[in-house]
Amino acid sequence: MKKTTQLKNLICGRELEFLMEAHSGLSARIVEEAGFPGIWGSGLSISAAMGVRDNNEASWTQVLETVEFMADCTTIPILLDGDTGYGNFNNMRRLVRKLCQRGVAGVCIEDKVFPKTNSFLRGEQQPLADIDEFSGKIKAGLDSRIDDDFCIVARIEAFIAGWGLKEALKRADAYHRAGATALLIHSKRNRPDEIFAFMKEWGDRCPVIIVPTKYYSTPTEEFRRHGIAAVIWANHLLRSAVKAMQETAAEIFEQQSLIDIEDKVVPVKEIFRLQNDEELAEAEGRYLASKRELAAIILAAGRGKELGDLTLDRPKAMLQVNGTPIIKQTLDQLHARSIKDVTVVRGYKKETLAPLGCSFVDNDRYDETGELYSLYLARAQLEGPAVICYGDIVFRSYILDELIGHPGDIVVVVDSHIGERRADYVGDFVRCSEKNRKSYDQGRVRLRAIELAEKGSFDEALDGEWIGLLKTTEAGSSALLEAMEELAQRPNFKKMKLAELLDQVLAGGGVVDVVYIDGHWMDVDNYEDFARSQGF
Ligand code: SPV
Ligand code: MG
Repeated sequence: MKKTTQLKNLICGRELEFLMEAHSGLSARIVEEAGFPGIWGSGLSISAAMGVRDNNEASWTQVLETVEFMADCTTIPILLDGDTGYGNFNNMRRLVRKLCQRGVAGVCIEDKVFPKTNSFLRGEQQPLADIDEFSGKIKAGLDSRIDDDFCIVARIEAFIAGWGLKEALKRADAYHRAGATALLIHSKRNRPDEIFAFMKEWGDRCPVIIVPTKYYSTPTEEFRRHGIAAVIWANHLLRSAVKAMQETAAEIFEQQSLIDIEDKVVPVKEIFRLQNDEELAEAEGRYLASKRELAAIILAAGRGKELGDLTLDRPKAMLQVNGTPIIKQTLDQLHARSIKDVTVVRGYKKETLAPLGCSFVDNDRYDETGELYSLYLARAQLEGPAVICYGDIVFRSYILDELIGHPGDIVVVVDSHIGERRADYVGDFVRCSEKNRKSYDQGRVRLRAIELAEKGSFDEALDGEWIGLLKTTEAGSSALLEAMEELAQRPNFKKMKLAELLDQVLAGGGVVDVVYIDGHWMDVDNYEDFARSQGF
């Protein structure tokens, strides 16, 4: 049901109803959770919470903004205390239109003069509005409604200003005839005498609302008996909050510690609950799922025996190519793409990698194990999307960009430039769904098979060589983990190469995409590679 209709039913229904004051989104939410059917947007409380006086010191648009926050976070209707309507009939027209647009269900205006003063301050000196002028303001408000159920409550301040019952009734009659949804009759006495006298004379001509702040000790049953339509508890959330804040501030100031206060205040998680953080967390899961950060794993446990003396004191990943260790070049490329979460699996001469300043996983059995086992040791990094890279390759930076930008779940980089390989070259040769056409309109290429490289297995008909670089999405990482767990059951698991993992994914029906390159990388396996790499 529309909030306007809810408020109208509440005011015009036969039962005595209750509206509770709120002055902010948070307090409005608390009112709704307590079970109240409606909210009183109190002028006193809203201005006090802003630290200004209830004398129209806050502009009407500032009030509008506050009440919009209140409306946004609640489902029950708000009756705004609109003071005098912030001006004449014209200001009232604009106010009503704006309140309708912002989801406020009704406004109460009082028959005083702008700028008003709170009814409990110097009441006798407060001039009342001209009856005809105020009646015109009510009509202007009614004519400006965007929603016919928007309520306009006319508040009579005759008792507050020291006038008697006759004046109050005269005004009630005029405002009722002007079309007000209901009347609010206010009193500053500590007994409800003048309110009940008014009710006896007025009867049930239209709904009457009261604000028993001063005559608070009157039993609620009496209000019911006198035919009151609704009671407004006008300022009690603000007043209770002030008391709690004063006590807490004083205690913390005194103690210079939080130790005694923690159990007297709500936990921070209660604030998060009132802010509905749960909804945001759920929405983040829905809309930000693909935003998980890329992690990287570099496999650098092996020595590189073929490099002889060069790797006596360091693993081959730490050999310098053009003045910088190979692995450092890869790290720099990852960092340049904001991939900060990098784990290096190290083994041989592991202490020499320490200056790299990244995370390490140690494979101390590097001599008897293969790369797959190294990856297995770092599998915690495969919780989300990841880049996996051999520690002994150098490559041009665009290759990493193309790999990361590819939408596939598991993507490998394949060099199609293999024509010059020697017959005894050892590499992970592959067959793909099509050859590298080296053209922009080459569609998606899939990996069909990966040859488990043996010396002399090189064959001209192959489509390329996997360079030891791949990336996964979150789903791709799960698929790799699953394949890895299956292989881990095999007796020769510790000796396996990474290519065997890709083979296992393919065997299980998984899809592996290919990013083709044409050279622009090299690995360093022997003296000759190392010499050539210095010109890379
Ligand atoms: C308010 O809550 O701002 C009111 C009621 O107008 S009273 O303060 O009693 O005037
Ligand atoms: Mg007020």
